[in-house]
Amino acid sequence: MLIKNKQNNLLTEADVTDEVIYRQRRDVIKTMGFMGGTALMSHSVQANPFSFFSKEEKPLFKTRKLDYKAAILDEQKRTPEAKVISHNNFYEFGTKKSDPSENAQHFQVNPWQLKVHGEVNKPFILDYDDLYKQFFLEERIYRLRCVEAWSMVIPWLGFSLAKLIRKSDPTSDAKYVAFETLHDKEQMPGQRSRFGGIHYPYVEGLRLDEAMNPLSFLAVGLYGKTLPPQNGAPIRLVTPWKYGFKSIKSIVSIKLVKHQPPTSWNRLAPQEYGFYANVNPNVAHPRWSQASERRITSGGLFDRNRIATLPFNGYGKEVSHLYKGMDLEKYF
Ligand SMILES: Nc1nc2c(c(=O)[nH]1)N[C@H]1C(S)=C(S)[C@@H](COP(=O)(O)O)O[C@H]1N2
Ligand SMILES: [Mo]
Repeated sequence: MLIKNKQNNLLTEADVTDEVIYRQRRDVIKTMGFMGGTALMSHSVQANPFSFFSKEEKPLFKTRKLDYKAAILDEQKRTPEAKVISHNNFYEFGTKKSDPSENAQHFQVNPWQLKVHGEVNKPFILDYDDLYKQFFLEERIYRLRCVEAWSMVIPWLGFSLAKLIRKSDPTSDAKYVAFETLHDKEQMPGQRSRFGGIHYPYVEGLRLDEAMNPLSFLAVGLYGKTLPPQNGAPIRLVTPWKYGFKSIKSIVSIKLVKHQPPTSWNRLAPQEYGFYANVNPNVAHPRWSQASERRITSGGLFDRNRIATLPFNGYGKEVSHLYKGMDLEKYF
């Protein structure tokens, strides 16, 4: 196991629960002068007229049932829906795991515009209804492995990214795909911070061949319904062999580009988060091991459900050829 930072060898494997890790990760943002949770909350309280009501009285974001074809690619036990929609990372709505589900219920997703453009012969825009109608929806049950060493098994609904890219007819100059989340300070309290941290809008990227891999998925729903806002409504990326931060939420732009695009966590801490971010138990994060993970099932936070992490999150057969000849310790 490769440990890049000696100091953190003081933590034993058992000490490194993902809760500790998540705090360390969030602290990177604090260290950079970000205001953090408290200031964030008071912002959203000011901005949100429903904050004075109890949780039960809040009008909840409405999801609706979707038609789909099941294409189950992973037989493992699914994480309960209640966990999938309440334990989230979506810093635009706050840095605590419970913040997105609490702060995003008023998020407006209709109307929506997703622009597909750049090095393409046929740029196009998908509006809200197109997201569910333009492509045949299928269900994919994928493992999601967060860089903080927790994981879930989620039944997504959506379509392969390759279908959308093919429709745009990329030019021969298209080598990478750049993704961008909605930038809307009115709706996203986390974007109002003027003190550094993540430079919004959140951006991500893939090499074109990674994007064209059949596993790369655009999700518009989960558990048979449209996506709740905390999970990235109305459309988000899912790349199950990469750490969760690659799976960018609430996308408004997909741009085919010539050069490797900047990505949010890499820009914030390049020595900790690479562009590739392939799940790799043999390459530790500088401050914690990636050799194992806590699989979130039906138990609570203290549920002992620690399992070994697999190379490419167990999808090596499907994707390892993409990285043939590359030094995965250098291109982490
Ligand atoms: N725009 C945006 N996308 C994002 C994030 C974020 O903070 N902002 N967090 C990422 C991280 S770190 C993870 S683990 C996954 C979590 O997805 P989930 O909340 O649906 O489980 O979303 C990713 N996509
Ligand atoms: Mo993550």
